[in-house]
Amino acid sequence: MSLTTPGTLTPVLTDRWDKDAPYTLSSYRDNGGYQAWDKALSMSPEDVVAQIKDSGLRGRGGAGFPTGLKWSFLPPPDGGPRYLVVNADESEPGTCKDIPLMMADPHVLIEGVAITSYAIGCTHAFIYLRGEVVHVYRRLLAAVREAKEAGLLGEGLGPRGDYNLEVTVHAGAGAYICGEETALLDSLEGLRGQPRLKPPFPAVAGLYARPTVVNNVESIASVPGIINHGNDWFKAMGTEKSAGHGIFSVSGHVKNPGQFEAPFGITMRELIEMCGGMRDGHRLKFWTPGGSSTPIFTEEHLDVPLDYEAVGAAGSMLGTRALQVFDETTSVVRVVRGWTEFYQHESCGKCTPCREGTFWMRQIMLRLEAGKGQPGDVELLDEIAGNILGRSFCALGDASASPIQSGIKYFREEFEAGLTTPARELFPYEKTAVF
Ligand code: L3W
Ligand code: SF4
Repeated sequence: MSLTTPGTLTPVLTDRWDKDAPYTLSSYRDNGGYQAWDKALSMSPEDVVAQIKDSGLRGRGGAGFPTGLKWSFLPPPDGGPRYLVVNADESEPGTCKDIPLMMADPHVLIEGVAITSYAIGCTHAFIYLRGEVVHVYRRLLAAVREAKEAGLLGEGLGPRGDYNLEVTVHAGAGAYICGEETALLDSLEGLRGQPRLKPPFPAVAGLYARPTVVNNVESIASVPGIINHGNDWFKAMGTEKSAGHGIFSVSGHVKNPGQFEAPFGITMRELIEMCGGMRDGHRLKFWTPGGSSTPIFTEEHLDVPLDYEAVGAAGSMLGTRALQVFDETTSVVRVVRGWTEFYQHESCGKCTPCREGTFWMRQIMLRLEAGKGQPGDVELLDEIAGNILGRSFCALGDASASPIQSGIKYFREEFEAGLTTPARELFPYEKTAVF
């Protein structure tokens, strides 16, 4: 099968996952690991930045911002420190790509960290991880130690022995908001994790107010492949503006959920086929293209190419490629209520529309789910969501409004039914359960 045709898998980052102990340095090296690091050290830092910029790699954390462009925003060196911070705080509902990647293949991330740090002139890089995933924390610590003992990190690196790199793995305390890059930086500095006003962007004033690149795990892990195989190889996958391969996490009412690495531009119809189809006897009702933070899609969107542009044009966002699939047994009201509770719980409370709005949306959603909605509730819910959207301090506020507004758009009758009928009567739990 071709590596580049949409509809086929492109095992690049997932290629080593089924090898024997793929997380060890010896296995990684046996499969070509750390060759890109050697190659990068023979290039000038500027050339590495230029190559990643030209490759078309876009941030894999949700926003799709061009990675090389972000690196090039750092001001010229002034003798002070500059940092790389890897955002490994994966917590977007439905997203399950960075954690399996770090468990199976931590060295590809560490190699990417080394190359990126060298490119941007950083000598101390941080990997900020969700505190709950202790197994991933231990795996990363072990991999960093192995790389250091092998002389791949530490002091006296490069052909001239004049490059030093320390890598710190930091476990956060487990808050969704700490996936927002500036809240993450505050948390890393030991403060309460709350978003900072932007600008200045982290590229100008980030960790300890120094120039900082914040990139997602999958973005950084994609760097060694690009350095090894070149930009033509990378651009041959995906679409013109969304180049390369990406890990799509498919969950929910499909036969075989999991991670599928494919070129950008693959469709949901093709991914569901790769999952073996919907569970027997059921049909698709709705799905999320990029986690619960992105407006939901329905059957009519099955053939939308999963790239940033096409998903945006169809009214949603590709986000983290967290494809959650729900069949006709599912109550939209129940699912949206669950997401709304999540956002209300995770709201950091800094700004009023999100802090108060998520509370009131949750109250109304609970009423509707219980079949105790009041006349005008659906309109009120839509209005509160509309007032949060675009008026919040960070993307979490917008995210909380997305499932509500899109849920009402596509399934208004189910929300209206919540004025008289409990969701459990219309959609009994036992029929919804996957397991
Ligand atoms: C320098 C400029 N840098 C932008 C940088 C900026 C950041 C990146 C993207 O949200 C999305 C969100 C969630 N000079 C710059 C500049 N930058 N202009 O580019 O920035 P932005 O503001 O577009 O996005 P963001 O705040 O990073 C991320 C969506 O992802 N999402 C959530 C994901 C959740 C996780 C998680 O749980 N860990 O990843 C899912 O869809 O809604 O839209 O680096 O500094 N002029
Ligand atoms: Fe905090 Fe929500 Fe405001 Fe973001 S939108 S700063 S999470 S209160």
